[in-house]
Amino acid sequence: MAGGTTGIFVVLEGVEGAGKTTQVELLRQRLERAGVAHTVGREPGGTELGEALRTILLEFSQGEILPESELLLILAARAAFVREIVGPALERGHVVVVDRFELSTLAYQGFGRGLDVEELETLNRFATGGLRPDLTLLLDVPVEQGRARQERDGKERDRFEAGGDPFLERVREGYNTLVRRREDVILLDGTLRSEEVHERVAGLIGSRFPERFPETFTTASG
Ligand code: Z5A
Repeated sequence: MAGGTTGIFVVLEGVEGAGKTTQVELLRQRLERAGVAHTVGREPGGTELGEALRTILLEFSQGEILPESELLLILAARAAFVREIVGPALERGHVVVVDRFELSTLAYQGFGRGLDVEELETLNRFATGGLRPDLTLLLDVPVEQGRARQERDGKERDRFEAGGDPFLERVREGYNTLVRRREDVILLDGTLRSEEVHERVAGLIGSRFPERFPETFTTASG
């Protein structure tokens, strides 16, 4: 259990347009229907400071943000998010569901921007105080498919997406390398229909932590 607390900490990961936000919302609705106490959040963000830093990270256009500066802004947001939101919710016994966490840093700042992954793991530990997700679900979709979904929505490219396809391909490759190294990360096919991905997400969580969920949680449509 994360950090010796009683809650469960679940993270959704993947490249842009993989379906993380959709799955966090479907899961939130299902937890609500099942009467399971829960908290949802996103990174970077989730606190006043985090949301302000998110705006800088996604939209800053008055010059370059160096990879090292980008990393430290993300970690500053994470330090607040863990201490103000995630930690207290886990202590209250909540199921905490978060859109992106430390794996994003390894994939984007490590594999994408070229910072040293081992060093990032050390800095991540500093930012989180050692709190780790109980389970991370990686939604895998080809970069061009994620992009096509966003274009369909009319979503403008942010500062990360402006890095272009070679950057995002390195990120996707990085995720797929990390999933082979980490037993707490499970790969899911994000190209399936949203409802099907959701059933798999709920099934995995329900079977991983059976003591925390009523039987109705894992049965079809919760
Ligand atoms: N970042 C970082 O570099 N390092 C870090 O440590 C952290 C973050 C924590 C935050 O963006 C940025 O911060 C991110 C990395 C960086 N880079 N970027 N860009 P974000 O997470 O807020 O933005 P995003 O990844 O671009 O999110 P997104 O566009 O919202 O993608 P998504 O959440 O994965 O997808 P979605 O919103 O659920 O779905 C997108 C569309 O596809 C929407 O129309 C859905 O209805 C549709 N969709 C969803 N699922 C499906 C399926 N299964 N089939 C068909 N269509 C679907």
